[in-house]
Amino acid sequence: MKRVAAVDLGASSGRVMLSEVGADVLKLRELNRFWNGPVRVGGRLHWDVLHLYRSILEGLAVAGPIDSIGIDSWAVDYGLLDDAGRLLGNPVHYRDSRTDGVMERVLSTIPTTELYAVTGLQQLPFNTIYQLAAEKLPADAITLLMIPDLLAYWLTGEIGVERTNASTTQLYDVLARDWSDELIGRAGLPRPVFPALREPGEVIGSVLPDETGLAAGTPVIAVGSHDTASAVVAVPAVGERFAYISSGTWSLVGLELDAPVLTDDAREANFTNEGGVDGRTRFLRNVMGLWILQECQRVWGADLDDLLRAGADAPPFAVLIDPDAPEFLAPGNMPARIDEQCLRTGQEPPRNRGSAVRCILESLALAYRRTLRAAQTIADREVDVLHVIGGGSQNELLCQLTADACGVPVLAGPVEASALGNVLVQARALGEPFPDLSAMRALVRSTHSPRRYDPQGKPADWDAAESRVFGTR
Ligand code: ADP
Ligand code: LRH
Repeated sequence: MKRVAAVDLGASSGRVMLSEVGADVLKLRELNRFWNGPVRVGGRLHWDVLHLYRSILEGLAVAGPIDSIGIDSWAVDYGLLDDAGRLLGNPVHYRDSRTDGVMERVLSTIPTTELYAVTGLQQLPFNTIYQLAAEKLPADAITLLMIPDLLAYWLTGEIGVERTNASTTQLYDVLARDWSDELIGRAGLPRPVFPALREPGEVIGSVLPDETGLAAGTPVIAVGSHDTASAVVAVPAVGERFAYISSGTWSLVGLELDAPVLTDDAREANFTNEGGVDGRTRFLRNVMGLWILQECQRVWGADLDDLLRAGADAPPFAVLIDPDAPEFLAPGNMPARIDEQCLRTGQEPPRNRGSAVRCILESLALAYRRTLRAAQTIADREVDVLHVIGGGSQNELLCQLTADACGVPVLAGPVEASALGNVLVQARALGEPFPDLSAMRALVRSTHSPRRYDPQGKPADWDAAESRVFGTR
């Protein structure tokens, strides 16, 4: 058995977890949990990366003796280092408006068909390629590190970029499984800025005791450093006829495949082929997710449990929105934006908070249904079950609505899927007996039994709701 620490940074909170893990043991204990989110400074949205780093050190400091550390975080964002290894500026948050209009500008020089053929990535305005095109690269920038790689660099002094997170940059060749020299060149970026890639399971280096105040020699191991890649490792699925929703700030809805799907249909439906652990493909779409609810909660200053109770009591199918509409991406007055979309689409805005919450959750369930159906058709893979993992798997109303809308049983949990996936990849690298993903998933199943929601209600209600929001199929 091993004792390992998993650092898992989501867009709304970060945590340091301690795990005891072995052939039939997978225990998780929280050492530190801390706020994460956008901080506006000088008209720009940033991450508070030093707060994150300090909170990680605080968590690791109380871990006791551990065999290793692994780090995962949200994707696409990065820090730049100069030739002395100093961070140039505070990393910018992917929801910052500096990328407004940039995707369109880049696509006028690199056609979307060519970009998709190489990267297989969903077009999102904040993909790393567009963030880098939004500003001139500082002349003294010599190294780009994704967020988990930056934190690992501060812990160990070692430079490199982990592959699952590199796969979200839109500068990565999904078939060659390496940086795309061609796209990096066409984007006008210097190739040497992009460090060599690491595989999940590789030892990055040892903790620097003088820099960190932590015990010397503890290895830092690369995991699926994209949080969604780690979460998918911990889906407690049997076989391959399953879909998943990694449900947190975002809802990542899709399938696990052996190879990318780069067809016209996949591109037109805006599906992504992100890199998974053990060379798998995460074929999925970003649905706007609980971000919309989080922002309403912030604006209202309301308690989540109260809001979800009010949402459960509100009348069904009163108001529906398209949660993926671009106006919901940036932080701001989300209740007002919901009202505006309703008025624009000829609906009366939600009458009260309960009705607004119901609107958000039913609209998310509808978006899941559309995405799940498209994924199955495009990838030619039918599923029998939908696993919902992450913080959103605790939302009973949303889980039930998801089962109803999608017409398949939902298995909810684990809540801390990303941390568990992070732990399992470290444990395997340390020699614990998990030969493949199915062995890891069997352990998650036996230690974190999911909660089942069977579809209820009338499928015709969801058909009608779908044509209200998206027109007839
Ligand atoms: P991220 O990794 O993006 O930061 P998490 O996986 O931590 O996100 O999930 C955060 C979301 O989980 C919140 O937006 C919230 O809606 C949901 N959530 C957290 N706790 C609960 C709970 N007790 N009941 C219902 N939903 C919850
Ligand atoms: C979820 C996530 C998602 C990315 C987004 C930027 O935390 O990593 O997979 O698309 O953040």
